[in-house]
Formats: sequence, C-alpha cells, structure tokens
Amino acid sequence: MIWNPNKECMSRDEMSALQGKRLRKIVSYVYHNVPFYRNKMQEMDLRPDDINTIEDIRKLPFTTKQDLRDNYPFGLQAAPSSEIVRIHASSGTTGKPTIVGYTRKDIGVWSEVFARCLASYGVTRDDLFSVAYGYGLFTGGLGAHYGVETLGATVIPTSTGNTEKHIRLLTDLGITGIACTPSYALYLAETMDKMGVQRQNIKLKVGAFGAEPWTENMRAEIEERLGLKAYNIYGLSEITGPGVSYECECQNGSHINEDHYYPEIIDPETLEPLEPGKEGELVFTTLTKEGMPLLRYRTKDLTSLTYGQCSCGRTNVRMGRIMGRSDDMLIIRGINVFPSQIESVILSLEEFAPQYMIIVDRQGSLDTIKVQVELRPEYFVDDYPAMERKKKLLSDKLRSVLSISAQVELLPPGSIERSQGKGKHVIDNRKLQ
Ligand code: DLL
Repeated sequence: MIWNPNKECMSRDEMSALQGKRLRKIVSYVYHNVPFYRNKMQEMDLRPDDINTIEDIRKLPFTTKQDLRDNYPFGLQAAPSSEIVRIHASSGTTGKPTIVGYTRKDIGVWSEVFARCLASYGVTRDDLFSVAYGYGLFTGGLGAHYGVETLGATVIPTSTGNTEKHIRLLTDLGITGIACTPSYALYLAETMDKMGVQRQNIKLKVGAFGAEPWTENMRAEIEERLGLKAYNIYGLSEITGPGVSYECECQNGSHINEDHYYPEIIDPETLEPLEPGKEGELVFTTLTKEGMPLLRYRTKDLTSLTYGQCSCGRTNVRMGRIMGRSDDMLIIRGINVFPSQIESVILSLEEFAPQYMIIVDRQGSLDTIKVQVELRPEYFVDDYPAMERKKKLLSDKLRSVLSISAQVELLPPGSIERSQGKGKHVIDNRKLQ
C-alpha cells in the first residue's frame, strides 16, 4: 500500500518545485536562526534571496559531523528550546555525542515517513509489530514506535536484550512484524533454535531491518530462518532517524522521502556533485525540519541514486545499498563506534600507552569488539589482581562511552608492531556476504 500517494508518486517537475519552495524557506529559516549558517553564508557572500530553485542548493555550504561537534550541544539548533519536545543523541567522533532536538512538528514528520515505510512493507492496522531496536537516546526504538502507532498497527516495545522473553511474546501473542538490526534478527533465530522454537511456531511475516550494512545473503538467511519477508530501512540521527528511505515490494533500491530529505551524491574528495547513477557520498538537506535543520549534511555513506518511476508506482528517487563509508566509523551491533572514541578513552587513563589495536569479529551472528592495549612500563607489574583491576577500569570506561561492551586485552609494553607510516588501529574480520 502507498501511505501518501500525493508525496510518494509526484511527477519529477512537481517534486522539484516543492523541494525548491521548501529549500527557500529552510535557508531563510536557518539564516535567521542559526549563527553558524548565517556566518558560513556571509563568508560565501550568499543571501537567502540567492536560493530560488532546488538547483541552487549547490551554492550552499556543506555541514559535517565535525561542525556538529564544534557546536555541541545546541549550537545548530534553530528552534527555541521551548519548542523542543524530544532529544536523541548518536555517537560523535570522540567522547561528545551528537545531540538532535525535535519539535512536535518534527516528530510528526518522522512518524509519517516511518508510517510510509511500514505501509510499503505491507504492514496494516491488523498487525502486531514488535520494535526491537534499542529504546533510549538511539533513534531506532522510539522512531519505529511512533511510526507503528501512526500507521495504526499495535506496537510491542520489546527493545533489545530479553531475547528469550521476546521469543515467548512472538509465539504467545502471534506477533506478525518486527523491526530490529539484521544481526539481531539472526541472533533471534539462533536463540529460537536453542529454545527449540520452530519457525512454524511464530507468525512473523514482515521485518524492517537497518541501522547497519547488510547483504542479500543475510536477507535470504533471515527470511529463511524467521519465515518472513525482510525489507531494508535506512536513516541517520542527524537527519531524523530511521525512515529516511525504505524499500518497496520491488526491492530495487530504497525510496527516499525526498519531500523532506533532499539527497545529493558528491565526490568525497572534490565535493563536486556526481551524475545520477554514479557512486559517491550521500548528502542530505532537511527540507522541513524545525529543531535542527541541516544544509547539505555529509553522511559519509557511499551509495548511488536512481531516478525514474518504480514498478510499485512510486516516483521518489531510490538509493542503492550502502557500499561503505568514506570515514572510519564502525557499526557494531547497530551502534556507531569511531576508533577515535576508543583512542581518547585510552589516552585519558595514565596506565595505558597510545599503542592499541581494535579487532572486530563476528561470532555466529553477533559482532564482537576487542581492544588490545599496551600498558606503560611502570604499570606493567606481576600482580594479577592489579592487572585485572586495570582491565576492568578500561572496559567500564569503554562501555560508558561506546554504549556497548568491548573485551579488553592488556599487553606488555612494546608488543604491538610499530608502524612506519600511518598507524593501523583497526582489524575488521567481519565478512559481509
Ligand atoms: O542507525 C538510524 C536507524 C535506526 C536506521 C534503525 C535504520 C533503522 P545512527 O545511529 O545515526 O542512526 O546511524 C546512522 O547507520 O549513516 C549508516 O552508516 C548506517 N545505517 C543506517 N541504516 C542503514 C542501512 C541509525 N539500512 C548510520 N544500511 C548511517 C546500511 C545503515 N547502513
């Protein structure tokens, strides 16, 4: 079903006209409410009046995660705090998270775009839908929750963890839809096997999977083991959260809700826009956001865009799978982790030398992260309890900064191979296939 045919099936001319109109408005709004954007535009000798059509977007400055960090926590917020009704946060490149504030209207738009996704997956008011993305500062849980309520299906806010209880709910309530990371879906399947719950005992028919890269092979495995149809959902906190784009029944790319989030593909080196179909870095401008609107936000996600009508009837542009990132962000169990966050934790503790290695693996369906770190010579002692205490100190601090647990391995001074050039700090053994 198409939730909002007026916005999902517009002709290209109508869509461009709407985007142009909304762009003009948002540019004037940020110019007058966000000193960061006013300064940037003044430096470029740009006035809001210079922006008239959607093509004029190319004149505007880019925004990066570093800009969000430099303006932490509320520097890019455009609406007064009395208008902000919710805050979410995502990992920043160091200890500071990215803070995103939403007005009531922003929550309404987000709920609507999520409802579009669900409708496109075939979810209806008769479905019982389990949201197993984390609830909290992460946008997955609450974003999906409001979307399911807006569609009118019944939401079951299972969140993450409690996997056995979740499986009991799946069987007892006859839950028909689920939203979670693809790796959690596989973990659910493994736990079902351990509990002796058969695929026939559950009624799941549809799943909304995202927050991390996944592949066609993973899709086939999830569909086979859980007996459902698996759809992709994409999004990022800075732009809104899950629901920026979604697959339809044709599963030939993910339709972008481009009446709210205007996409461009640029060359990450030259920053020049690339032609449709070319792979590059995805950039979004929020066209209707009030809380923290962003102009040309560089997502660092690498993909391509396909224009033209889809066989499902929708006309909004489709993005391909995320083929990688142009930065070093790792996504571990759906959580964004920057090596620089780990480095800053290590450097904040005097016991540890700045020599470390981050090893990411996949055991079964779950990602694991191990941090090997050298102790400084004066702290490397032959005292087992003292060493265990140091290990715990580091793993506790890592858990509080990263929001996931990392295994810590302490190494004697000098044991990590020194690099002649750029230091290599990450070994990612996961093979996505
Ligand atoms: O992961 C929002 C989300 C929640 C999306 C639930 C989908 C489902 P962040 O934590 O800010 O937000 O992480 C955003 O995750 O830039 C991509 O690199 C990656 N990502 C998100 N969805 C997908 C996907 C949420 N479907 C970052 N495929 C993005 C591949 C994805 N990567």
